[in-house]
Order: sequence, then C-alpha cells, then structure tokens
Amino acid sequence: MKMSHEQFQQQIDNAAALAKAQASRPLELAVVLPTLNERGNIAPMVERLEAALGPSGWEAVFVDDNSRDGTAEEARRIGQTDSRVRVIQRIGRRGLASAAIEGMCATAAPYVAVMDADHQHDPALLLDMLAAVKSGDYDLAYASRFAEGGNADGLSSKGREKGSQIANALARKLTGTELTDAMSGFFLLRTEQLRAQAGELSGIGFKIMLDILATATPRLRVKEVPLKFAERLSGESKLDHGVVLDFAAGLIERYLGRWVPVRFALFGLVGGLGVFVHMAVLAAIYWPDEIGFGLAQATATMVAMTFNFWLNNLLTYRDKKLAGASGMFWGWLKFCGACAMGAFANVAVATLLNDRGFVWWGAALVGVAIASVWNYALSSKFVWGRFR
Ligand SMILES: Nc1nc2c(ncn2[C@@H]2O[C@H](COP(=O)(O)OP(=O)(O)O)[C@@H](O)[C@H]2O)c(=O)[nH]1
Ligand SMILES: [Mg+2]
Repeated sequence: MKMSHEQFQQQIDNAAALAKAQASRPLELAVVLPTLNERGNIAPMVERLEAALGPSGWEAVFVDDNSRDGTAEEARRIGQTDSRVRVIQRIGRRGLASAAIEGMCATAAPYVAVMDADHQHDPALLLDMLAAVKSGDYDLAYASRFAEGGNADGLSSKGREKGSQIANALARKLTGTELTDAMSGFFLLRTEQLRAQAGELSGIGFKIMLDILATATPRLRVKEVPLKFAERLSGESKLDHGVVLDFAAGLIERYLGRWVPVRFALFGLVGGLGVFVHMAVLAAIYWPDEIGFGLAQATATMVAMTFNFWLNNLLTYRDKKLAGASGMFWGWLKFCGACAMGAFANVAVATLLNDRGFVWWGAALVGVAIASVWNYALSSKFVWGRFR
C-alpha cells in the first residue's frame, strides 16, 4: 500500500521524536576505562558499550597514561563525532588505581563503573550492576570471576588463580565482607559514594575496589554478578600480578601510610637489603692479598646498586615498572647517577659533622639518612617519575 504524504510525515516526526527522547536521556552512568597501549580495543569497546547501554544516558571516560601507541588519539578521534566518549590524558603519570580514581572524579554522572579496556570484562553486565545499585539494596556491584556461573578461563595462569584465592581470604578479614573475587577490577557504585571516600584511597598498588570496600564506613552492601572472564581482544597485559605483593603494599599503605609514605618505606627496606648484599659480596670477594680493598668495595657497590635498582623496580615502583632492555639500561644508569650524588652528599655531611665533634656513628647515621632521602627524591623523579 502506498503511504500518503501525511503518513510519511508522521513517520518522520515519530522517528525524530524518538531520536530526541533518546538523545536527551540525562547522563546516568559513566564507564571509566583506564588504558595503557589499548589503541585497537577502543573503537570496538565503544560499540559494545552502545550495544549494552543504548544510545544515550552514558559516557565512556578513557584515562590514558600517555600510551605510545596513540590510544588517547584514537579515543579523541572517536570523541570528535561521539560526545559520549571522553579522554583524560595523563602526562608523566602511571598507575591503574590512580587512573581509575581520577576518571571516577571527572564525571557528572550519578553512577560510575570501572572496567578494563581490553574486553576481558563484559559490558553486558553493566545494566544488571546498575540496577542493583539503583534499587537501593546495594551500595556497590561487582563482577566476579569466581561466583557461581562465572569463570576465570581468561586468567593467564594457574598461579594467578591461586594468588586470587589467597587475596580473597585476606580481603575477607580486611573488609568484613564475603567476596569471591576481591581482586576484581570491574565494579559500579554511586559517584557520590566514591567522592566521599576519594581522599582516603591510596591510589597505589592496592586493587581499587578493595580499597573502596576497606575504607568505607559504614560497610558497603555488595552485590556480585558472575563474570565470564574473556581473553583480551588485542594488545598485551601490563600487569604481572604479584597479586599478593600488591596486597601487601596495600596493607602497608593502609596502616602505616599516614606516618610514612609507603614508597619511602619500601625504598628504605630495599636500601637496607642492599647493605646486606653489599657486605655479602665484599666478604666473598675481598682477599687482602689478591684483590685490593678499593676494587672489592667498588665491585660490591655496583652489585648492591644494581640489586637495589632491580628490586625497587619490582617492588617500590611496581605500578610504574620500567621494562625492555633499553628502558632498564637507562633506568639503571640514572639510578646509579642518583646514588652517586647521594653518596657524595652523605660523605660530605658526615665528614663535616664529624669535624665539628659529632660522635662518629651519629655523623654516619645522619649521612646515611640524608643520602636515603636524596636518593629517593632523585630516583622517584628521574628514574621512575616525571622526568624519566
Ligand atoms: N591508565 C592506566 N591504565 C593501565 C595501567 N596499567 C594497566 N592499565 C589498564 O588496566 C586494564 C587492565 O590491565 P591489563 O594489562 O589488561 O591487566 P590484566 O588484565 O590483569 O592482565 C587495561 O585496560 C590496561 O590498559 C596504568 O598504569 N595506567
Ligand atoms: Mg586485561
């Protein structure tokens, strides 16, 4: 049957009204996606979000730590024609937890979710999670790989699965809540709740959801939805998941963090171990008749410095870890440079104090303290930080 002009006009009007109604749905949910070299995953992710959440009422906030593969450019390219897509490009910064916090604080949406950008988390779960929190029965909803109906096949190793189990047991103690997957990085809550807690969150190492659950008073009511954890779509994993190590750093941060910055505590710990390494190497290679003290001491110093660099990279700065042969080499060289200056300051100050009549061990300790602070400040800026 042929359509009359009026009918045709009516259809157009209806379609326009529908489009307007959809387009003007107010912003309800922000999905925060921290990214590091995820260029190929951005466009498909936006498509999947649209498929799961509909044409409006949501936005995606990609928080990119200045990825070399042009992830931020790719997100901006999409954002030019799609205002639901936003980008926070962080320069000279690294870290999943702090990226998530910043993204969550950068939206006007009343509900906010955090998920991985590599497609291991299924956006189709977002609506269920949103419904749970909107109902008022729950404060936080999260996707669990180990809940009934979920699976962790996408986990790259058995070791990681084991690590998750240990972490769950610890988390139970910490949060007072039964969680099947405490290390999950896929969760949703009211943005207001997050903002109220933002000042308390550590922003390093510690899995961010766990940090939120552990710091909340009163305790949050948690809804689990089962997640079928998928293989990542493209790119590679950046996190090596010393889950247990992450957890330990988180605990230190939580209980000691208000007195000593955790990084400095870890740096000091590594420095202390370095002294043992130094003495052990010295004792092993120094034979007065064969190798002179100077040479032995220099060798021990190099070994200890290299050991300290390696352990700091693995532990103290695990969230900003240097990788690759050239990254490691330059990092190591700069670390040695920082330590050399620290040693110089150490000797200069200790000598001065000693000359002024300070007891010898007191002078030495002041020298060591100055060198530690100096090395820490220099290496966190130049080796692992802003100016690397
Ligand atoms: N902004 C930011 N994102 C990160 C960082 N490290 C990892 N990510 C992102 O966090 C998500 C999870 O990381 P991934 O490497 O897949 O970890 P895995 O799934 O646990 O192996 C991905 O979207 C990564 O791109 C980081 O230092 N900064
Ligand atoms: Mg992943």
